Amino acid sequence: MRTLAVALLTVATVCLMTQAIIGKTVVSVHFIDVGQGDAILIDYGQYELLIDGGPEGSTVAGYVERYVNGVLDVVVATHMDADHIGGLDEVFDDFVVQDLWVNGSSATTNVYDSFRTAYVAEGCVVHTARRAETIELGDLRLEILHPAALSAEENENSIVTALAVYGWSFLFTGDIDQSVENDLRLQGILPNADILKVAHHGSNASSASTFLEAISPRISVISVGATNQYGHPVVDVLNRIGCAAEGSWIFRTDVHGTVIISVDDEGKAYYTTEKGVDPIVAGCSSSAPPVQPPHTGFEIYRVEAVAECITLRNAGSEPADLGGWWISDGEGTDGAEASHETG
Ligand SMILES: [Ca+2]
Ligand SMILES: [Ca+2]
Ligand SMILES: [Zn+2]
Repeated sequence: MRTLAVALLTVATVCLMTQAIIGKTVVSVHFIDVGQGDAILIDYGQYELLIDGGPEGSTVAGYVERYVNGVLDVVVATHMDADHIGGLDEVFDDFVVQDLWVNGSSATTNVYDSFRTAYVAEGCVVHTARRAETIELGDLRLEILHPAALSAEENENSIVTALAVYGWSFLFTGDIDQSVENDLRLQGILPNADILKVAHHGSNASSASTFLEAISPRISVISVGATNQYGHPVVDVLNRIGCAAEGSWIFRTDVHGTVIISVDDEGKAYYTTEKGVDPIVAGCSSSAPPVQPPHTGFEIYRVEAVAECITLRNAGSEPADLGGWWISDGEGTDGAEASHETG
């Protein structure tokens, strides 16, 4: 039976005595806060795969740099919209990229031209993703569920991938809409994903109840910009998640910042959020949005993996009692008590 261990990082300065979370982690999936857009890094030791690069000017390349060992093994550009490929030319500038997967579509935009120029100059191996193919990352495999063929609507051409690792499964959906969701469901190829990257930043045109019920996610992650012009994520989508999977967790990059979900070699999963905010508990209600916890005011200030130190600071104006909080590497044996230090 799988457990969801929770690494609570809401403490002041804590140094673990033995192994840090990172020491036992097998795979970390980073939902990078890029504002309105998508960028997801899968870090598997020396292997890395980046799904989308956020909009132009997002600092994805700088973020990813901390995790890339040697070459950046795989880049997946889900579709050719600017909020997904805008930051990728910088990635091609900064890293040696080995393999690129595209959907085979094009766009008449400057952003697309820059992207194409950058990957052609990079000289990486370019693959066109189609259903039933697999993307290899070391000995991990991402199954391509979509597209089977291209359509006229670019969002519907988003590459959809599924990853299973140590008993946990992830579903990455790009910006697919409900017509694609229905197709995946009716094809019978939807995984019972534990972690769902909610399609299209929480747009109402995506995340049909039937799709969410078929998956019944334990964690839904919405990559979305604060005060975006589209009203994403719409309250109805949050409610549909809550009704399909009541009590499940929702992370939003506008609320939580970058969200990291890690799986260790014992099949335990952990989450870390940049802003130290608790997950939102999804509720089923026709009138009220899901309960959202108050911001604790704490944020991760510095992570030193080698020294096994995590420094957090209280960005809020109120002092906070940290009694009862603890931090662990997941074993529960060498966790350190929080020191009472605020300010
Ligand atoms: Ca790495
Ligand atoms: Ca690598
Ligand atoms: Zn998008």
